[in-house]
Amino acid sequence: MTRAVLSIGANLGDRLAHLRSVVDGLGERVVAVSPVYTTAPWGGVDQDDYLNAVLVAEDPAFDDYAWLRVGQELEQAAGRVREVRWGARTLDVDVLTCTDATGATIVRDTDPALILPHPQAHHRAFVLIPWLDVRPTATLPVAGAEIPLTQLLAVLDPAERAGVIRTDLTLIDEGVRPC
Ligand code: PH2
Ligand code: MG
Ligand code: MG
Repeated sequence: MTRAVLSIGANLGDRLAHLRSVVDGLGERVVAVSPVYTTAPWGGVDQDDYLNAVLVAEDPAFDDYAWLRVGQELEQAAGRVREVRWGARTLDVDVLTCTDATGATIVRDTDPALILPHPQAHHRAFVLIPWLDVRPTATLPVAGAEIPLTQLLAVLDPAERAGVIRTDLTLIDEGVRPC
C-alpha cells in the first residue's frame, strides 16, 4: 500500500480535459483533489500558461514505481510527446511524494527516472499552493530538515506566488464522490 501526492499540469490542447483524464484514469484511487489553478510557466521556457492541480491517491497494490508508470501511461494517452525540458506539454504527471503502509516517506536518490521526494517541488509555487489546499500541514525534507509547505511557499519570490491563480474549474463532479 502506498499513498502518493501527484502534481498534474497541462498547457497544450484541451488543458482541463487532460487534467480530468488523470482523475478519471486513477478512479477510486483518488482520495483528494485540489482546486485548479492557472499558472505562469515556470523554468524559463517561453510558453503558454498552464493549468495545474495536486491529487492525493492511494492503492493497496502500488509501490512508488507503479505511480510513475501509471502517470506515464496517462501522459501518453493525452498525446504527450518527448519535448524540451520544462517546455510545453499536453499533460505532465509528477510524483511529489510517496508514503508506504507505515506512513513513512519513501526516499529515492539514485534513479534519475524517479527521485523522491520530487527535487524541484519546494521551488514551485504551482505545486505548493494546490498541495496546501489538500494537505495544509504537509512538510517536505529540504537539506535534511522537514519544512512545512507554508514556510517553503513564504520564501519564494512573491512574483512566483502571484502567477498562481485559483480558478472555478473543477476536476470532479461535485457530489458524486467525496474528496
Ligand atoms: N511544468 C513544467 C515546466 N514548467 N510551469 C507551470 N506553471 N506548471 C507546470 O506544470 C510546469 C511548468 C515541466 O514539468
Ligand atoms: Mg513536471
Ligand atoms: Mg514530469
